[in-house]
Amino acid sequence: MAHTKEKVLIIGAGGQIGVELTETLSALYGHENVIPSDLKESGAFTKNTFERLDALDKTALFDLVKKHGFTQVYHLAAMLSATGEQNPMFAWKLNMESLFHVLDLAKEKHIRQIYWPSSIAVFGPTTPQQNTPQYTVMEPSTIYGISKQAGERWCEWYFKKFGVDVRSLRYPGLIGWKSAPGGGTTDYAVHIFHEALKSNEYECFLSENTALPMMHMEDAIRATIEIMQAPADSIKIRGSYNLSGISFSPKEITNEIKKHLPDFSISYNPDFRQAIADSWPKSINDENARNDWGWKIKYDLPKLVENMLANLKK
Ligand code: NAD
Ligand code: AKB
Repeated sequence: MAHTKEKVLIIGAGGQIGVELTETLSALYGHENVIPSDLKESGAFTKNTFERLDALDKTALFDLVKKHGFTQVYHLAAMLSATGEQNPMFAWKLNMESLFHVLDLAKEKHIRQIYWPSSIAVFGPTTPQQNTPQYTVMEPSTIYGISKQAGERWCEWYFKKFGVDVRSLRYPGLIGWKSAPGGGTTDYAVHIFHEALKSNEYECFLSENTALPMMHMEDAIRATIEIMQAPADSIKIRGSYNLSGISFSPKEITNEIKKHLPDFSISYNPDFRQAIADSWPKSINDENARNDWGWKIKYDLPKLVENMLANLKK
């Protein structure tokens, strides 16, 4: 059931997901009821009241929540897989401490509901890579993945101990045309569209047959809102749900782009992100999300490529 009286705080709203999530939540609850926040104003929010907030500043966060009387917090601020490996101690600090602050807000009943995203990065090289199940071996090899896996356990613990209504999805690599990605291993699948339209060529930092789970941003935002609006008793997993979109390699997405831009060419120059990609699943089994709260994907690869090129051309 949609709550018409939601008052929403988005932390890390200036990033790849936050810009689109702010837009969709504003359409749902009204611009006056959705407050994007981030370290600094990006100019992306013309109709919402923006609040400058460092997610590591617990006092500032609690003051902001009291000021606006938020019911929901979408906590998106994090350091992603590639940048996290460059600055591991700070990635751990940011990803974990900011989550504790938000979980404590709900524990102390200042807010009713939390959304916090996890990632396919919770899996590692010892995980079965095809059709990776919800429950399996999880030995992540990046600090980002370790922080997401620990975060999942903390979310579940706060739910069990204190009844905190926290919901989470293990997003695959997200691909959208409205915002830029912020330091992940799957970022190539956004860059490739921009470069294809700009110069008809792209140098990829992953090798040609590196298949990874991916998803159109529109599907990811819809999944986020669907899980937040689902009845509480349908949410059986309080760590994080597997979420499957599509799976493709750089070579496969290139072939699809070539159907629209026949002269497009790609070259491969794998860097440190190759090892991260190699440690992640190639495809994901999301039957728990489908069974528990009715998740269904909309974009396949041809539709995603057509949509990205059409919108970026505009
Ligand atoms: P992003 O890097 O694009 O955006 C993160 C935002 O957080 C940035 O705008 C940044 O300025 C902000 N931020 C950083 N430190 C902050 C702080 N101390 N206080 C407040 N804001 C701060 O990331 P994204 O791609 O939008 O990802 C959002 C969330 O979704 C992250 O938790 C990420 O792990 C998760 N996720 C993303 C993807 C993806 O493909 N984009 C996939 C899986 C999971
Ligand atoms: C990344 O590549 O780090 C993110 C993710 C899959 O979590 N896009």
